[in-house]
Amino acid sequence: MARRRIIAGNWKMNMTPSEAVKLVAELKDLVKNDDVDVVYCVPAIDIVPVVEAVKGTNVNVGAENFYIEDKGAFTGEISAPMLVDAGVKYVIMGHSERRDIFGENDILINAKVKKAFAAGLTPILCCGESLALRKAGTYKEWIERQITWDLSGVTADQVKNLVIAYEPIWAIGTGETATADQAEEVCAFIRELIAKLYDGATAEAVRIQYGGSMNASNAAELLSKPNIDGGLIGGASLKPDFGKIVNA
Ligand code: 3PY
Repeated sequence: MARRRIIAGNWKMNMTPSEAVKLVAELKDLVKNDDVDVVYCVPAIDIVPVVEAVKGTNVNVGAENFYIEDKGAFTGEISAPMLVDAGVKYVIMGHSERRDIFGENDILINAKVKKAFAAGLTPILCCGESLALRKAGTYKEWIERQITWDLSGVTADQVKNLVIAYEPIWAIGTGETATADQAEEVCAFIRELIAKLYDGATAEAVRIQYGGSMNASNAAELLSKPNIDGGLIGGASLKPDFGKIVNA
């Protein structure tokens, strides 16, 4: 069965609640497409107004982060049940900004994958190599290690519903994009890895996005590749260009 395309915006730490509601209205008609899952992953403070603003549209809302406990003394954190109750469907984890700036490691990311599934959220699990690893030629080993750790104890049925985002760190916020062939090489490698860790049916079902400076001018070529099922979009998700990517 053909995999359904998924285009998700990662708003990062941008958009006040009132700016967020304005952006949703501006993008409403531009992102209409019944053949694509469209997701806005937004800052925690924007979740409630954005869930309200997308009502009646084809857009789902995602979170950019959460903590693995349900409640308690975890100052500053939000939980999976809170996200679900607010109407969130997806949650990003393993983004290089959280790994590098906030020190999140694969043990925590693995716990987040399991917790998200248990709570009924779909994880968007990010992986990707630094420029040094790309230059050293060891990027596939690195990604294999990340994914193997992050999915430890996760079932095949869960992985069939997982979204994996391949985001080379050297292409994040730099304006550099992996070429479509470079992105396809790694996305195909990830699919083979899922076949090795699970089975062929799971590998066929899992959706793999490319992320890292995907924009309106490079999206069509990236999305034409057989193992790239969508995109996780940074800066371009905050502009009308996002509609062009959804419809690329
Ligand atoms: C980017 O495109 O910069 C991203 O980090 C998307 O997650």
